[in-house]
Amino acid sequence: MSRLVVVSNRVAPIKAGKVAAGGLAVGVYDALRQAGGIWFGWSGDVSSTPQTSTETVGNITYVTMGLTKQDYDQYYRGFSNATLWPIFHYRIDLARYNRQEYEGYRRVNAMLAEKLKPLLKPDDIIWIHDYHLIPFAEACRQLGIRNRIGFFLHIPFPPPEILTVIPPHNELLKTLCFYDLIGFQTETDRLAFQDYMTREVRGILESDGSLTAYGQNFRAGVYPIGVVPDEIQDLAESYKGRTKPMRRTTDVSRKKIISVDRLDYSKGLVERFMAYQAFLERYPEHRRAVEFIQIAPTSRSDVKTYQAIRQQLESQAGHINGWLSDLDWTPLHYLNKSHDRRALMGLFRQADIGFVTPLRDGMNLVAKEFVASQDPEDPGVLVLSRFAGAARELTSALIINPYDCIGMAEALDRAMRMSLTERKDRYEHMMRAIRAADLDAWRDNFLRDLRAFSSRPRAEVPS
Ligand code: ADQ
Repeated sequence: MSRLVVVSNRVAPIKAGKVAAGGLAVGVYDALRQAGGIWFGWSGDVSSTPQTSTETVGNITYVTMGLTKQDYDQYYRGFSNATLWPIFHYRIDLARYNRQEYEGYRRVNAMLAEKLKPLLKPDDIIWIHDYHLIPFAEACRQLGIRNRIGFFLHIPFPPPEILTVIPPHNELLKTLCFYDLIGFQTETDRLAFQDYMTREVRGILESDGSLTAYGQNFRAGVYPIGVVPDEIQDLAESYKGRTKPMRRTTDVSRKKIISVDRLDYSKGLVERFMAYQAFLERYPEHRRAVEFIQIAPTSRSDVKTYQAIRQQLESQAGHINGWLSDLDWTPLHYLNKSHDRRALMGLFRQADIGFVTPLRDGMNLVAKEFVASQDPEDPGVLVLSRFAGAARELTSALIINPYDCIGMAEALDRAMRMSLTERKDRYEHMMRAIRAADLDAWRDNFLRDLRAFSSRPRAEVPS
């Protein structure tokens, strides 16, 4: 089997031979362990003299490099997170465009491709992850790299009307055509991409399903990312013995609503807090019978829009608790701390309602993790935004529209009252979907399709 080379913005930290984070990191790590290869990306360090570090553990070599302050500002904080992230999440209002930042983004992609080149063998297959690295394949092709290269977009792909707000959208999208395979989370995302390619740049949808645009032929497919349900079950169950800390701060006789997100405007936290407040206003009978635990560690806190949302949430949380708290009841527990995976899965299992309400989300693994953590004999209820990729598969969740405050409050009320039979029916249906599209399926299907390509003939490499 040919080696696998994974390139992602960050390389997951390895502790005692195991990756520390969940989701993407675990999926990628397992693929690398099977095939052997390289995991290549930014180390997270910013300095005036960036260093490259190489560490081999078993059959995986981790190659990470630092960035200069200018690279970080332009590539990461600027174009990736202040232009692409908001626009790909349909938030034109929060996006900015700065030409230097875009140039920095292209420059860092070219620099990374150059550093990767000497490490490659001719039959390696290369798997690039996410919006930070859209132009990576084009940069590779310009260096004469002819390996198979695939790209997976973890976030949504917006409709052309939104995408074209990015001034160099044409140039940016042209770089995507140098991949052999482009993977999306949902059919909606794939169709939006196809729409751009066929309507905006007059590409051709070929009879074999591939696309031809800008003189390149490539494929686009749907590969919904999943979880490892058995591992989550084990983690959630094994946390049982350690429920005390949660019980001391919260009352076990009360029902618990739980939400876990990175603190990001795409996750709909402001709307969620408003819905919880509306729920307590409209259904006073649930007061004192419920507690809402929101875990949301800060992320990208040096990007302005993230500072603003943090302030707003603090004010909303203060308002809800100031209005209703009693000496023996706190309606909202708002925690900015990160939690380890076992604790999170354990908390999911103890909760009665998972409240997952992004305004737009590529997939949202928390929704799948919440379901997979439940006790099959007494499962909790998932309330899920229709705008999470996960809503395509978890159709037995209580599906809500996060822009409908009262609708969300009604869904919480319904979840509070749902019978055990209905909860079990919905849970079993969702578990079937989660097992059918688990993390192994995501990785294996993508890599199978990418391996099916052959290396590019010399003529297809741009000069
Ligand atoms: P994220 O936006 O980070 O990921 P999500 O898929 O929900 O969103 O979470 C990724 C992982 O981080 C999950 O395993 C979750 O448990 C963990 N996590 C989230 N909040 C946490 C917290 N407060 N403390 C500890 N761990 C936490 C991006 C896209 C998503 C897509 C994923 C994977 O934005 O749409 O589902 O990539 O493709």
